[in-house]
Amino acid sequence: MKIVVTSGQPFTDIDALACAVAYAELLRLTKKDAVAILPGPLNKTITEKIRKWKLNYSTKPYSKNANYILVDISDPEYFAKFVKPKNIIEIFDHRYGFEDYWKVKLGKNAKIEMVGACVTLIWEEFKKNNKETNISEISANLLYTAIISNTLNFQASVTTNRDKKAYKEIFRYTKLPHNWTKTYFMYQDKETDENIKSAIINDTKNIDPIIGQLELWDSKTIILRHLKEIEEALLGFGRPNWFLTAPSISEGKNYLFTKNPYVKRLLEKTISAKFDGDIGETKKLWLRKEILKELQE
Ligand SMILES: [Mn+2]
Repeated sequence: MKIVVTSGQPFTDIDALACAVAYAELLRLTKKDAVAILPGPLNKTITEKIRKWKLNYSTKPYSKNANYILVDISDPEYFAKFVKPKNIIEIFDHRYGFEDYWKVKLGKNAKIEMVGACVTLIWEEFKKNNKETNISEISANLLYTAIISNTLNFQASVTTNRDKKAYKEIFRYTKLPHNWTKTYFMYQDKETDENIKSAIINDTKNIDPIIGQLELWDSKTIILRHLKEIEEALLGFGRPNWFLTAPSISEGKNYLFTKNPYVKRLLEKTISAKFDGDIGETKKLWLRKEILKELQE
């Protein structure tokens, strides 16, 4: 039976894209009949430049009987809609929550491990199968970029030595412009700069306090340019307690923005932020989920 490698329905990021395209390629290298199918829209981590590469996947659901492999996802609620759960044969993810569920169903084919990028697991599969020298240039480029993206250039706390090792090993199979890391993130800054409101709305956690997030190469420049729009976007969620957290990847720290005195004090207390007016700074780079954990404790 054909093998369909797929991910989530709502959207596709660079990690899901890279996992699906490269893993389908590995299966074909081992003489299996496999395709990558990704139905969701591509998000901002897949820049215009990457969209122009010859990406070997389709968006159209495969209607005949197939076996399914899920990548970069393990919560069945968000699976691509065409997936028939009883035909799932393997799963790769790097999130907590569904490890036991899949272990019971798939045994050793449930490959859920806490690495920074799911592509690290896919690269390890290339090595297990002795196919690393056969990887295509595009797949190598995708895996490499997904590691940089998911680990925020190795500064996110989720980064492991396995991610660093994979990144080093993949490099020789890539063909990317000099300064790729910087160009890749700066392109996302440019797109965010042009469409700040939707960037925030698509990355806000609607809890108390409301937390908007913008992961950028140089976040200070961009947030200072758009304070009014950021405020409008976050007030749009309907409550006064809000803040924006914006990791600045090139500097290894976050900028924060809120007008709410209570939220400022809360951030000073929990993550030792220093506020000057409405703009705060942290000493290190914080992911939103790490800030959230401190707030909840
Ligand atoms: Mn991922």
